[in-house]
Amino acid sequence: MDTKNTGFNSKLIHAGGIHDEMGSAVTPIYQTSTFKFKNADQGARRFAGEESGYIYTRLGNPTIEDLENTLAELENGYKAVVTSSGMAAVNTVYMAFLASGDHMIGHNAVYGPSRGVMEKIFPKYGVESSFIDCTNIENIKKAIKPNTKLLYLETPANPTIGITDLKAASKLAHEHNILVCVDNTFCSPYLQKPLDLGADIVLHSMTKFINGHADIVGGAVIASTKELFDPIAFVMKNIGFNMDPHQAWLTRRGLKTLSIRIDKAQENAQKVAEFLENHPKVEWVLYPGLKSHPQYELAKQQMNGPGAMMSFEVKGGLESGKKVMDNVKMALLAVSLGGIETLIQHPASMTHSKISREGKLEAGITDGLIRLSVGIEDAEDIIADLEQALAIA
Ligand code: LCS
Repeated sequence: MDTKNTGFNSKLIHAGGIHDEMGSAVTPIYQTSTFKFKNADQGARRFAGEESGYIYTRLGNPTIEDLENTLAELENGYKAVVTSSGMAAVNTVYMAFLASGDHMIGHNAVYGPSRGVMEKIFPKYGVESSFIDCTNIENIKKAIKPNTKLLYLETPANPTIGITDLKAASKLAHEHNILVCVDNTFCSPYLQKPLDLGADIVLHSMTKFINGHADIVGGAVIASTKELFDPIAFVMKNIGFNMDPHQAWLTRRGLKTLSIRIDKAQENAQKVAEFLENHPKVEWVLYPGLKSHPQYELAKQQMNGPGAMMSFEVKGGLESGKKVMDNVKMALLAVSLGGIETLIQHPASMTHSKISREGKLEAGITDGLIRLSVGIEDAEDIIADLEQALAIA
């Protein structure tokens, strides 16, 4: 059915279209690398773009397209490509829009490797970058150079939960002809729609909330216009950042329950954040659903909910924090986030360990910061688990 005018939940279930002549309720896994042509002319027409239809899975596949169409609709975008990982999505955007002599501005507390590839690989190709605190729009203004082509934001940011004003940042960037890309991984389109707020491109690590079951690695890039989509699709197809059909099928399945998973995780997260904020051994908690979050009001305006990600510090710093991480029994001490299980990790020595010490401190990734991705278990059990671990710390 056409889901263009349906609500978000109906899109989650029915968008994308079912590519099957047998009447199956879901799009099957077209686990094939290539597609037969009826004759040589048809093959030539498909390559020339004169006839729609499939050619080769890196260039397009029904199972993959089902997921791409769904994501484009959920983010209110023009079209989407899905990729083998979130990092493939990040690199697709960098490669599509940055060339030798260009400059990009990124938020200083993005996911470690999103900054790492820009600082370690892209200088080889003549691209320069400034990673700054984009939660203050004045900083972005100051960092703009005549050759700035891309503003790369992540909000809430990993792992500092800093929130950037997407409307204000997009307006400023567009006044200088700068493209705005937002990593929407922490929210998913259920909680935030960056394109509606003025951004040009949205990307995701679908490894997280979109798939939601900690069983695949994947990414996506959604563009607001054809003009922006074409170079994105070109990079994905020709660099070979494509997703596998089985991976796409699992992701499409996980996506169906996005809203009910996030509703539950978020309800739990609010309770966990309040528990931590009131705990005598906890120094501070950063969660957009707490009034103590410095951008609490902004979060309420641009997000449909505070999400399930938070960071906190145990009194006594890293040594006490390690005791909590080593003694949780239900939460998994593991990187990644946005799955149905509660995960705890230490960004300074794990996800963000490759960023220089000065870079980490400037971005607020202190040694004591612990990141928590709250799952959909019972809130009472998550809290009891943290409580007994904090008792040991
Ligand atoms: N963007 C964000 C915000 C992320 O958190 C991650 C991965 C990526 C992009 C890259 O996606 P991937 O290639 O892993 O699918 N974040 C991770 C994290 O915080 N812990 O482990 C991975």
